[in-house]
Amino acid sequence: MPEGLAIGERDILLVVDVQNDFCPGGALAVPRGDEVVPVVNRLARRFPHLVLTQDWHPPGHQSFASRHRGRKPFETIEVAYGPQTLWPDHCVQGTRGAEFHPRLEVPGAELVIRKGFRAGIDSYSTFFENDRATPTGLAGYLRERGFGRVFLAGLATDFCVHYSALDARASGFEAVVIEDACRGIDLAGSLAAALAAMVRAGVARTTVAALGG
Ligand code: VGL
Ligand code: ZN
Repeated sequence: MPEGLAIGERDILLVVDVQNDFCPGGALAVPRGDEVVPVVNRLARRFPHLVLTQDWHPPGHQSFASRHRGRKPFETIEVAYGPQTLWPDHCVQGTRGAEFHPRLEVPGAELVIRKGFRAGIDSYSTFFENDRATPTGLAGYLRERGFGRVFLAGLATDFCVHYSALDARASGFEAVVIEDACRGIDLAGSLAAALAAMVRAGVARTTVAALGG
């Protein structure tokens, strides 16, 4: 393993949105999204500290196409804070779709950050909502606990993983995406664009094998 990637006490694994609705059979299924489950379970045993994120929308959330007359999922509209992709209703608070995948085994997770719970703002990033101004509190939590580097795994590579990695950098943390522990949605080239944007932002890329997992 490259020396710089040795996992230590300043590192945290951020497990992004490994929820039923993002897995095959779910409302916003990421192709092969469930494949990350055993990978994350293995990785989780290698990290001393872990945080989970959970997409957690109220019914009728602004990001749902069903809220907008004449609109279909995966179209983009303009809202107060800029462009917003519209999604099928997904990860509604308290529903089975919003629960973590039943085979996800991360008993050592120390925090669950819920996001997207404000009816009028979506939140891809685990640090800031899509208005780029409303913080989730994660940066403060990580800083207070002395973490310096955020490793990312989960769903989806090109949305919540991508924006969380960029905001980790913007918030002063190192960020490392574990590429084979993520799966993407890939809308109109969004996966390649996300990987390029992460590299430009100084996000490092690694694999499970390189971490000895
Ligand atoms: C996500 C779209 C909508 C994600 C969440 O977890 O990547 N994508 N809500
Ligand atoms: Zn969502």
